[in-house]
Amino acid sequence: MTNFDRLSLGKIPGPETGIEIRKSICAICDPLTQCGLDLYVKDGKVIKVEGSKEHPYSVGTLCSKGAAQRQYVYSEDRLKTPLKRIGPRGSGKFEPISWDEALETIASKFNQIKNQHGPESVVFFAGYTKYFRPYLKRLAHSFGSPNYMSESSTCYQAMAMAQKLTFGTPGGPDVKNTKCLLIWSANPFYTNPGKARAIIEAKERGMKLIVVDPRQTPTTALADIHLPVKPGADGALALAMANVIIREKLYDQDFVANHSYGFEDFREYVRAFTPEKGEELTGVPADRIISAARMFAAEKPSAIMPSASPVVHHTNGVQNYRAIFALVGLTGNYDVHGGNFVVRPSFIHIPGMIPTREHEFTQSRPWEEMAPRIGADKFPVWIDMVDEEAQAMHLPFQIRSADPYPLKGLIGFGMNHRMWPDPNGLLESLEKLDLFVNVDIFMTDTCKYADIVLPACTSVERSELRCYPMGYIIFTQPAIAPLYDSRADTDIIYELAARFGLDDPLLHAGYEASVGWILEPSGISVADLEKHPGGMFVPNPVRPPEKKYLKQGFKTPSGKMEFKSRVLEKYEGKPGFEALPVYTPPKYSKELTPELAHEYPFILNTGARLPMYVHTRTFRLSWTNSLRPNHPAADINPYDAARLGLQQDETIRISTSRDAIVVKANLTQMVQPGVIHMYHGDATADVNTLFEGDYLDPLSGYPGFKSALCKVEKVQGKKFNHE
Ligand SMILES: Nc1nc2c(c(=O)[nH]1)N[C@H]1C(S)=C(S)[C@@H](COP(=O)(O)OP(=O)(O)OC[C@H]3O[C@@H](n4cnc5c(=O)[nH]c(N)nc54)[C@H](O)[C@@H]3O)O[C@H]1N2
Ligand SMILES: Nc1nc2c(c(=O)[nH]1)N[C@H]1C(S)=C(S)[C@@H](COP(=O)(O)OP(=O)(O)OC[C@H]3O[C@@H](n4cnc5c(=O)[nH]c(N)nc54)[C@H](O)[C@@H]3O)O[C@H]1N2
Ligand SMILES: [Mo]
Repeated sequence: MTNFDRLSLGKIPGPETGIEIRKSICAICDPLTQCGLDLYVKDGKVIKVEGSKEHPYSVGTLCSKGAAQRQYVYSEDRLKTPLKRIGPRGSGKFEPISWDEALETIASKFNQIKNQHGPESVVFFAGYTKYFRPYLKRLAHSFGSPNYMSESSTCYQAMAMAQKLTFGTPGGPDVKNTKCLLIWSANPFYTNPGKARAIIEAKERGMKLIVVDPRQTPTTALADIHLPVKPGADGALALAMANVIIREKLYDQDFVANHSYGFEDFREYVRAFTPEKGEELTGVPADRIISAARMFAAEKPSAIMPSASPVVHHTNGVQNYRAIFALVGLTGNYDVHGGNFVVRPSFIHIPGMIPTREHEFTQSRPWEEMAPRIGADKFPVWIDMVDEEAQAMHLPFQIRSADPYPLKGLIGFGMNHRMWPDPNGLLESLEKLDLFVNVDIFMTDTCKYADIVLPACTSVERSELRCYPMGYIIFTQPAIAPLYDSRADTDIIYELAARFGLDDPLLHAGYEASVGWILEPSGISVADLEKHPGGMFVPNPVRPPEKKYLKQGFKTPSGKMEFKSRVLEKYEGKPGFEALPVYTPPKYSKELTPELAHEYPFILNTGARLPMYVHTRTFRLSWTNSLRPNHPAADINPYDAARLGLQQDETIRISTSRDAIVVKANLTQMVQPGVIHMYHGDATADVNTLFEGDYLDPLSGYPGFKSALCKVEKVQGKKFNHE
């Protein structure tokens, strides 16, 4: 073997082998994670992937999905050219067209719709990817449409809404400095390795940990106290904790007296939520509720780590989170170091210790100058509290009703119908559009319904700006050229801006100029960032002071922290809109629909994350699939399995009043008896088809993905849907 062969075999970078290490970030999973990548590139091809050791968030680690990066990038179902549909919707029959033809068709059709029906009749949608959102939103607004919307119609915004209703401005947990972390439904060991690392480090220095989760997870395994709440009963648990804190006078009397509104009514309301009542409503033993309440109140500063999704995936989600965040105010832990500290986001929800002009960039036109957003009538509190976008759960309903105005055109960037409850209902409604365009990396089932499909490239083939909470910033450079005839989403957005003929100098100036404009207040330029392809620490990190409310008050109508919401007081008498964080069980539950619960005795809880899957994305990868060989499978407690006479991997039918799917039974102690857990996004058994499209929280419009009612039957001799 020659030296060259040896070096090549070992994939050793250097002039002899022609292998270069290029820096990038992994965009396969959570946009709030994004680990640093070292890509070994030879002849324009990625031949090996490693974690970047110098990246401060991931410090050299990669998860199973990141390690499968090459499979993702070189996946066989990558879209290769722009396509025009020639067969019926869903058939997957397309013919290739040029970029010029595709973009010209889109621009002229959307301009025609704008002239005929108004710009609001064109919808701009963003899927789970976030890097292009500011530019897409600006494109929508400059076009004149208020209907920029995203996956945030099921994620993050409802949690933020609950915080905004309570404090005006959301505050995140200061894990590094807290004495007690109360994780209210998150499992970062599967969902965000950087956060998981921070928790381990904090535990090592003595931080106490309380975790509220119906299941047993790697996170609950680390907890000093685990509160295994019944899904959707979170509000009752928080109110019972408040009951203990108030009764035992463990609350911050100065904060409550001087900085809160509605405390007396709140105190009166929680009187009924004794720990025993709490146990009855939530299934958590009363003594554990008492211990958790005492620990959270005594170990100051303490903080709550919420999640973007599980608590708010219930029809009572926002009210439940309001009750939970009330605990932060009650104990005086709002906007203090080690508490729920308020830091202004720098870019796409992430505080990066730099000031930016993201908001000024995205909101290029005031709402008043545009038509009401989709969902405005149905979800007025969304309009009050969510400044960014329209509510996408109402999209299929407005396409069908054309009320208050018709919707005729839609361009999705990573639009996936399996994100919605009743995904097939959404597909049917899309058929009514004059033009439906989807931009994706892969030929997905949603793309098959589009009139025009555009090929996007993956993150390693393009640039993106990303801030990290420790004051680290990166503007990635393409490690390889876009494969086939694919393009970056941002190129498509800026190209459309030009073809729409919009009067918008920043969009005309281009992507990099826009990034530079957004970053200007930080003093960091695109040229600075290009000198640091692996990212850099921001030169002048800004850490704001504590208790900013002492000077500025709270950004709520009363100027105080609101136990009782002045925004919601307007809706007096409307069920679900109560001004106090009133606890109502999920719309479908033993308590509210006993007859339905008799026929469908299990709680169906969907979408708890698995480490190897991200929604619909990684089912196509054999590496990640090999980690869960029995998929599609639903998790069931062995106690329930025994009652139903079920063995591991036997075939079951899960049905709701709406529909049924056939999957395997995965017997695990992780789940509570009485609850069925199923991962979402799998085309071979799409659990979202079991939900009604309007099974939604009336405040946020979020689907009740975590509390439908279902029944489980053993299926004799029947194979899976896909076999
Ligand atoms: N590997 C992987 N990582 C991901 C994702 C992914 O798909 N795969 N998705 C990303 C996205 S979009 C999001 S929003 C985040 C979510 O991030 P996390 O919130 O950390 O993850 P989940 O597993 O969805 O939910 C956390 C826990 O909530 C529990 N839970 C379910 N129902 C309830 C309930 O009613 N009450 C309470 N208290 N807990 C409940 C579940 O048992 C689960 O263990 O993860 C992100 N990271
Ligand atoms: N039952 C149930 N349903 C759920 C949830 C649940 O817990 N249970 N969770 C909800 C939550 S929290 C979320 S966030 C949503 C997520 O739902 P989605 O955003 O729909 O999820 P993904 O499958 O990650 O991504 C959508 C599409 O984006 C494409 N894509 C990936 N990268 C790029 C890119 O760079 N450019 C372009 N143009 N496309 C790209 C992917 O190929 C995919 O087709 O699902 C929601 N739906
Ligand atoms: Mo999410």
